[in-house]
Amino acid sequence: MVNTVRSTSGARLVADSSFVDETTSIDVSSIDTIPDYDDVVSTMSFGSVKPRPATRRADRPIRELTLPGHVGLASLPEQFMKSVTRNGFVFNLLCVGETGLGKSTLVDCLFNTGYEYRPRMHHSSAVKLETNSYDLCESNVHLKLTVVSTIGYGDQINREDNFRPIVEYIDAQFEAHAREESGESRLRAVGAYHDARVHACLYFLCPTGHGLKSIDVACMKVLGTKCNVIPIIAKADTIAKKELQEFKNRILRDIEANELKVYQFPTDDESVAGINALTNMHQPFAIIASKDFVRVGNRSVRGREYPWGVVQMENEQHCDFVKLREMLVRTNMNDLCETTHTRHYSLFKHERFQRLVKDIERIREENDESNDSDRSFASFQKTEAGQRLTSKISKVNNRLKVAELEIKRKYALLQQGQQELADKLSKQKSNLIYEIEVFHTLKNRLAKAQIIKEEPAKRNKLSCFPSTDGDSG
Ligand SMILES: Nc1nc2c(ncn2[C@@H]2O[C@H](COP(=O)(O)OP(=O)(O)OP(=O)(O)O)[C@@H](O)[C@H]2O)c(=O)[nH]1
Ligand SMILES: [Mg+2]
Repeated sequence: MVNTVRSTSGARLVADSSFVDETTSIDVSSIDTIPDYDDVVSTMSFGSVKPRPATRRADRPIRELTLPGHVGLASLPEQFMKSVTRNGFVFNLLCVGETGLGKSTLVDCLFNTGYEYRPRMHHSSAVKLETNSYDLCESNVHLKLTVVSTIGYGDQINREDNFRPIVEYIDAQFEAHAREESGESRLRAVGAYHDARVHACLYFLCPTGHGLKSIDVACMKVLGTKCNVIPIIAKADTIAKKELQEFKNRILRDIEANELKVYQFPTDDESVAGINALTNMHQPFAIIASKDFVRVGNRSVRGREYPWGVVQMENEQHCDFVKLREMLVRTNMNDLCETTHTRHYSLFKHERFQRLVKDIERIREENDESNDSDRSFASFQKTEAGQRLTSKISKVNNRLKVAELEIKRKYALLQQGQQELADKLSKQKSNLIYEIEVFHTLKNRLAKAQIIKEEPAKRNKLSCFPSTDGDSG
């Protein structure tokens, strides 16, 4: 996670979230209990340096010293601001809602992304997720915004498992972060890591006026334990003003009756407690969104034009869009990121750890079982039947050994016979070579002797003829 300033108890430096190591253990068995920030920090290890346990700090309070002169501590917030501004911020928003409820239009209005989205049809056989990332910059502050939207949510006949791909996505991002923290994955080291944990989930409710549908209850139940769920009533311009309040009350009753966890804007920071408490009372927000601008008087405003008038998105009399933007972006974005880390991610890590412990126990049990079978065979060997079996086995073993020796002996004999045959053949071969050589020598000698014999006869034959040069006369 990008460095953050905690907003609840005054400005506080919070290091990069990678400081949390695998041994972090926080009691999050009930998600009602948000662990106290100091408790969380006291259970974390910072590399090899372990922070003091909370009890020790209570016993020995830290001494407060007034510095006699200027040492430069006052510039720490400035340094921190510079660092976080340079690195930029990350915010990941998940939009869950049925097809065509206005998810893309609302995100476009909230962040002015100007994204060209195409409407989806209702034919999707399964729920999928679409991710879009934007680099936003306002007054030199950079925000890497990732918007994840559901595709085909609520479009199947059987919607029982509609929430599963969403939960799998959230868990996958937690898992990736845990792997990065533990050093299993080293993307951060090469600057390629992006913290994609879901910081807020806008859950789009159909403007039926009848309360929550069963798909909403099933999905919000699971999502509430995984991320900060903010339910919103989509297309609120389709509900009359009087009916809207009644609809909100019904939704709140359903949330309570089904024990759904929805995000409450924090009221423990004095600077925002008032506004957050007031806005909490307006939940679930009734939203009207539009990508079009209409003229109202001499102003151009985002809104929807109808034959009977214009609904303005930024008019608080018309809808809660301004309240949502105020709460989500201007006031509580940092708290959403922190809650994700300290509550939901910690819970994920706790469950991951429990799973690991269970796996280790299972492996140990399996190991014990194999040891048990060894032990029970040893005790069987002591019985009469066991002894009979053992003597039979040893007899068979002896017979096998004798047979093995016999085979080895025969093999050695065979090898010896082969060797003798090879020797004999090689002797015969060399004898034959010798005889051939003798034959050739004799043949040559004979040929030479014949030539010598024929030579005088030839010469005599030649001397019988008269000389051609006249000497003979
Ligand atoms: N009446 C009314 N219509 C809206 C509102 N918000 C969006 N729409 C319209 O609803 C239609 C669908 O809007 P989208 O933003 O594409 O909805 P979506 O949920 O992203 O749709 P998919 O991505 O296809 O699931 C568009 O015609 C919008 O103009 C609203 O608040 N009121
Ligand atoms: Mg869309």
